[in-house]
Amino acid sequence: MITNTAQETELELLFQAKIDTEQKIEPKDWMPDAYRQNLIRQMSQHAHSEVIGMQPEGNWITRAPSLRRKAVLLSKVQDEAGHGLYLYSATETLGISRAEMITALQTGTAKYASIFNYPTQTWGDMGAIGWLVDGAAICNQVSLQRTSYGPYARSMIRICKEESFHQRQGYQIMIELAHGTPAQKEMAQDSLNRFYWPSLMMFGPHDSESAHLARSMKWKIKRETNDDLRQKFINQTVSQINYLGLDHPDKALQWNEERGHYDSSELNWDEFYSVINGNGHCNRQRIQHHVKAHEEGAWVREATAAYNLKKQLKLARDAA
Ligand code: FAQ
Repeated sequence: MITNTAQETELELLFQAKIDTEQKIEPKDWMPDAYRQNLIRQMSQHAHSEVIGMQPEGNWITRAPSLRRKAVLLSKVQDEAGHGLYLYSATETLGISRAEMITALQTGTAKYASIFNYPTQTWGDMGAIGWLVDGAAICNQVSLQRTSYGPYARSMIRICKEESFHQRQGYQIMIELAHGTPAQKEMAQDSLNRFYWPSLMMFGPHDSESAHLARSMKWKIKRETNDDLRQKFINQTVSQINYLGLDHPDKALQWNEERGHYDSSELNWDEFYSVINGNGHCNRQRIQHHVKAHEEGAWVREATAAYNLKKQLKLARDAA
């Protein structure tokens, strides 16, 4: 007689074999509950990051220095909303509702990227966010295009295309400021100094401290480790800073011939954990703003639900 446990073991072996041979896992496929839960955690946090990430830049839409800059920033922020929507939809295929995800965000059960708890103080911060924050996001998301869960991988392909444009527009703001008046150059340097370190923290804790890394790599949810992706980003940013003619914020940065990488300073992990545990500059403000916007949008959700019900009723009556 085959027991439940033996059947589960066989299912798990078949599941892992599928992953090992680079086949995608689709919503209707069998998957271990821990795989499903880990994906819900990472994907919903990713979606929340896109949506909460609209706030720091949204803060500057009314103060953009020209009509063109305003239009570009507005469209970038709208793109982030779209990314949140693709990701929420992809996460819903795992059996969790949008409402449950929003509750988890608003009650602090689910996280969002630490970077969005830093304030945006100057126009230069719009440049630094596009260049560094979107740049770090792309670095990670390019590898997530090959993640094992089909809907997540497919959403990443489209998101990466848009993030590349975001990165370019941010870097272009930095080029103009860095090659502008001394005051503009100073603004660019200040934004770089403030956003460089939190951007490196976007990749998460060191591999040795990462709670989910081992299983996520085995299941190919993650394709590269936190430290490897961070190193890639550090390396690629050096020539970008040089081109801008700005000073690198990391005074200890040094090329290591043997490793073929730059060695860099240790990050302030106390700050990282403080921010992800709710004590950054803007954590409370970000969630309060989200709650307010969500409550103000209740009538839209109610109207949509009522419209859908009416449509279903008509379809049912027509079919009867
Ligand atoms: N911030 O075991 P690990 C964007 C948490 S998109 C906050 O290493 P994991 C676009 C982690 O959740 C940016 N929390 O975790 C944009 C876990 O806590 P938990 C978002 C963090 O998941 C641009 C704990 O620490 N991108 O910016 C952070 O294996 C401009 C232990 O860590 C993604 O979400 C952090 N930085 O690796 C929008 C990409 N790091 O869940 C607007 C997808 C770690 O147990 C404007 N996500 N934690 O409570 C990932 O690749 C992974 O989730 C990592 C973390 C790499 C972020």
